[in-house]
Amino acid sequence: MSIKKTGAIAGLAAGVLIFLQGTLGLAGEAPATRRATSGPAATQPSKMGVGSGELMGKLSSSSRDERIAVADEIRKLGRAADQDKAVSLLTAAVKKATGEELLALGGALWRLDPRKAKVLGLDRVTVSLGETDLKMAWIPGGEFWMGCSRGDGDCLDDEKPRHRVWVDGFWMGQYEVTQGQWIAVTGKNVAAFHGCDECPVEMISWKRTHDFLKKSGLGLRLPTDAQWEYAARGGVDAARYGVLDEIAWHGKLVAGKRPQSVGSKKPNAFGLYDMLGNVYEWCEDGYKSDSYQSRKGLTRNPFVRGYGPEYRSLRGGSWRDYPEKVRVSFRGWFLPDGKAGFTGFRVVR
Ligand SMILES: [Ca+2]
Repeated sequence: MSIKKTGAIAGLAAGVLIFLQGTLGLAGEAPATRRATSGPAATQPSKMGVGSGELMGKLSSSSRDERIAVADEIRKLGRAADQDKAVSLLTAAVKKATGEELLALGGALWRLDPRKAKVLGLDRVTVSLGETDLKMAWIPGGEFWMGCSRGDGDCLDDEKPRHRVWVDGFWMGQYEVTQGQWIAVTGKNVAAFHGCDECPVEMISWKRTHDFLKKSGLGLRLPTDAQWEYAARGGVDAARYGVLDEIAWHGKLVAGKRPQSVGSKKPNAFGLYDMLGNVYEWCEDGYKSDSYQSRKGLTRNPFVRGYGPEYRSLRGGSWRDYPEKVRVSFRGWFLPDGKAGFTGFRVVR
């Protein structure tokens, strides 16, 4: 799996990125190399007019060059901070696009208006994040049994009782945040097992995740515990969403002596990779061992706030954990400034 962008889509996405920065005043400048080499979308003046009707017409073209020229026009509109028109143009472009182009244009629209992306039926988008891509999947809302899975003999007391929970739909990263993405947003690598752009970033504290989330400028958050577990299960009411060795890097695998490249095990039904194993994933919630005991009937979007130095929640087990911790209902915890070579995260919006 490659996270780096390539070829024509990179040029198109770069043009859209510059447009978005102009429109939204996003935090963080694109690297200089990105601006200098971002292809015809960013460097060639277009001869087209700026009338949106004409641009709409051009979007019906099947020519790649025409579409890139349209992206350039959208960028110009961005300079004028005309967000409604930009959303309208990107919406039209998304309707015409397929394959990788659809993911990239969908990602550009998603940055401006994620609800519009959902209305158009998109369930996957690719979003520029510096020189890397962030791949997000739509997780449709629904009910599930949270806590100790039926027949799971490894459950601890804090996983009980299992209880009924509703979670609203949300967008979630298909992969753990990688070292490459961390560098793209923060400019430095803090991982203990550094030198692997496609490995999950670790040595990440709960507090550190919030530096990344803020600097991304994308309105990203950590999942709640309930969002994380609902997403990890992918509709499966069992301790794991597949055969352990096929879905997770855990402590009994020979290669599990360090974190592994994200996405190299099988995903779950939502298209999410490494929900179990590889690195533990921070959730926004505080950890309280008895937090399930007061929940009666159907609980909607539960969230347990942690205050100050109280423990925060970590989920999914890691490359160093034995299988009894690599279960969807297992609850880990750590101080909010605690970090190790097995603590990472993924994002939601
Ligand atoms: Ca994980």
